[in-house]
Amino acid sequence: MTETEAEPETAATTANGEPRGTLLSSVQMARFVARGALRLDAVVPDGMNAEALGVLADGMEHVPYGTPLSQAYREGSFVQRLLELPQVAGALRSLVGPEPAVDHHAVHIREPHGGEAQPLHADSIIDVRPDAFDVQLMYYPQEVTLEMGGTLSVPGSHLRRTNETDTGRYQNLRGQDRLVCPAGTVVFLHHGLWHGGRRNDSETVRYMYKIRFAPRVRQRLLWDTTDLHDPRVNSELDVQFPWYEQAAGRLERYNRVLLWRELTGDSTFDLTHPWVTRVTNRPTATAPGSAPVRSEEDAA
Ligand SMILES: O=C(O)CCC(=O)C(=O)O
Ligand SMILES: [Fe+2]
Repeated sequence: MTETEAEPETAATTANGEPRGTLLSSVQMARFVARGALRLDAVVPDGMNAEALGVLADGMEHVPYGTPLSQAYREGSFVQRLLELPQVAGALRSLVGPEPAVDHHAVHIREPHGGEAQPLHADSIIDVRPDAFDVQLMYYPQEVTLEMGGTLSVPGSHLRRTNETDTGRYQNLRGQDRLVCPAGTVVFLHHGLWHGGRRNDSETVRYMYKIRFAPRVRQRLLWDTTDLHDPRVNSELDVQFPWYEQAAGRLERYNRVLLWRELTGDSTFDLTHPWVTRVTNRPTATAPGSAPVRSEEDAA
């Protein structure tokens, strides 16, 4: 290669040779597809976490729906620096690709000894996309103890079709996750995951900053795919959760196969042959000797 030639684009760099952050592996992506969440513990440095408490308490400027990420936050602003941290940038890029759109952002405050637990909910009532997803980044600048009202979520609930707070009647599902985490933790949620802020029983205000991102490119093979055929991909995708019913639990795993097919472009992928293969059978060949199908144009 001569010196004037552009660098080839690789999983780890852009065409300009710029790092894309630490991309997720296929095993991590499969884990996200199965669980509906990815947690990165203490990835934000202490100095930024201290700064965040002031920034979040002051409130955030409005970002109009659909603003491309590079236009959403001012150069050098806290949020821009947060999103440039290698693990945060790499995870975001792996999940929704470069330059996603900001749907909305919000600071979520749980006051000391204040309020009630939120009912279990997904953040959207009408978003039942089976083949694409938005992510919600949730950033916790403080250590969150069990008493502080960390976000509760239900692993593996994101692909089940329910309507927003209709899940609120469910309490204490087996396998639910009550977030307890070190300062500087970032969690990415699939938009369909059932979750809710818990009551804050502590003396401390609990801050969480959320940004919902929508992809602006097809969500296909955006992560580091070197380990695409690692057997742990299948075992992650096949995981069972203790709250699943016998039959509907199989449906969850079936739905993950559909999503994995979309994310990889592998239309033959299946977990248990012939689950998805059977259901996607739509032969186009006509039987020998059968009458040709008359189109509406022919009939006119
Ligand atoms: O405060 C939290 O932990 C979650 C907040 C939330 O999910 C919401 O307000 O929609
Ligand atoms: Fe929510």
